[in-house]
Amino acid sequence: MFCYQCQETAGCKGCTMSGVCGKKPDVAAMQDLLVYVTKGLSAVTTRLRAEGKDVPHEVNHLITLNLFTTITNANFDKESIVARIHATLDTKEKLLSQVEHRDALPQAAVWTADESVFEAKAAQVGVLSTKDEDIRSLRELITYGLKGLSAYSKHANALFQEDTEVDAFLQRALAATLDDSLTVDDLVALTLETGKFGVSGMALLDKANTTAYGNPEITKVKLGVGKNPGILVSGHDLRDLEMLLEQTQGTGVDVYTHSEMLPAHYYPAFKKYPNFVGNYGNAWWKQKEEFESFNGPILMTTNCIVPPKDSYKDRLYTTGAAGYPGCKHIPGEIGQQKDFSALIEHAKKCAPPTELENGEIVGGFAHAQVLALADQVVEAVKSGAIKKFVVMAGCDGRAKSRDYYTEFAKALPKDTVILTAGCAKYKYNKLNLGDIGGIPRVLDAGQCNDSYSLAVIALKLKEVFGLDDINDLPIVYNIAWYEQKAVIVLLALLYLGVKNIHLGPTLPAFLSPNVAKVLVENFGIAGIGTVEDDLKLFFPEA
Ligand code: FSO
Ligand code: SF4
Repeated sequence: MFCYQCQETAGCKGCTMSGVCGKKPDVAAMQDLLVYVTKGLSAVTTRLRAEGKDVPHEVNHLITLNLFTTITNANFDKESIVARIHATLDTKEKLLSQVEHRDALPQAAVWTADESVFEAKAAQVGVLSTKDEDIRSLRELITYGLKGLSAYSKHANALFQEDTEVDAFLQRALAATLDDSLTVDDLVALTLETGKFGVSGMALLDKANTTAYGNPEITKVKLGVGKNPGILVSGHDLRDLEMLLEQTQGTGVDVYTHSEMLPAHYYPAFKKYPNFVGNYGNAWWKQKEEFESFNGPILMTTNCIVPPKDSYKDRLYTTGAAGYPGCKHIPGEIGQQKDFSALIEHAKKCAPPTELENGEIVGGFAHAQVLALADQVVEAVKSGAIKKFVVMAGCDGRAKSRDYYTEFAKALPKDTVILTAGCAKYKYNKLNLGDIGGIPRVLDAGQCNDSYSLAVIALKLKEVFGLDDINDLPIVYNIAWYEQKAVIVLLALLYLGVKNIHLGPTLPAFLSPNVAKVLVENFGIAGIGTVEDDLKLFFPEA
């Protein structure tokens, strides 16, 4: 196996024996093959569009769910990945019969075989099958961005929002990673275009979430537990959460969020459920201890699954793109009602959660809420009460080096405000960093995709302050990344013209020295140093 798609990749180079995430070589191989056949299908759909034919929504959904399935920590279940390869090949066969100019198609588009050769084929089509390291780097950078974009598209689709332009681009770009005639310059341009559609994809999801559930608003989220048994929901899919909340009404079972589901509490629509108690625990990587002490069933709606301990494996359920061998999967396609009764019955037999902590945290600072406070914020900037905003969005992870972010947040000058989104917040959201004239010093916009909100806020401030360049705002960027959704967020920020983003705790292993150089020279991308040095860098005036 060879995988280097996430920040925790072995030795900052690549996982070759087994994944640091727990992915085994046989699963890695089937994921490689799933990506390959999905690229092949995308070449077919792109050709069909070029010939003026329509591509059904179901095919778009198949492609996005395939890519989502291969995101770090989403799906460890070989059987379900193999089933997706079969479904993709079947769909491709049907569509191929409609293509007029088959000779224009790459090999991946016409390849088909039975399962006995899957393994052998997988060994030929992985990351290392592209020999030139710069081309490989750009192909993977684009593919990882598209994986992130797929996840966001899937959540929007689940709320009946479609953007066929995003799907068409996603498939065109995916197919382009098979095209040997494209140069480094072509692929750099395609990388930026990926960022452009990243903005569209996040805007679509923002529209989907806020249309269905209202605009996030300032909310205090409880950290303690109640006396009822509970179900813990993790991941990002708000539609799954909604169905679960509906089905748990009157059952005596409470619902708690974990990790990336925390921001669900900020939406007005979810406040009406009396059994939606609060948030339990911290970021995804703490789940081994926290799932154990939760005592009740856990629903993983997306990544990030840590291979479960036997002590709670029977309480772990997956749905959507998520999967783990031996854990029950709750079926249901986009638009279908899911049946969570198994979890509810399971919960009734479990003890209530063991309390980990008490108190509350405040969040809900997505664009509409921050813009509603715009006068107050602008006044604080003009008066000098707020000197700088520090975007510390992104991801949390296991690496000890991520303690940097806690120390950095603690050491920030008191006249700075942290803008955050994604699970990176767990490094500092319980530090009680105080407020500036009533504005909390940590403003949490929501999930990783709500980084879109941070961009909307920045663009609005640029307008209010009458600036020509987003980089003239008193905003600096110190972003933590982990998996492929963070890649699309990064590409989206680059497309919006944001410069000098610091990315840590390490730069992606999939950036070749030359591709890294392009990002450094054109966008001022940099890594992180020590807290002390970085503070001097970000606040030279202090
Ligand atoms: Fe991932 Fe990062 Fe969203 Fe986290 S991009 S790791 S679980 O911030 O949040 O899915
Ligand atoms: Fe390694 Fe990350 Fe790939 Fe898992 S997802 S195999 S940890 S690079």
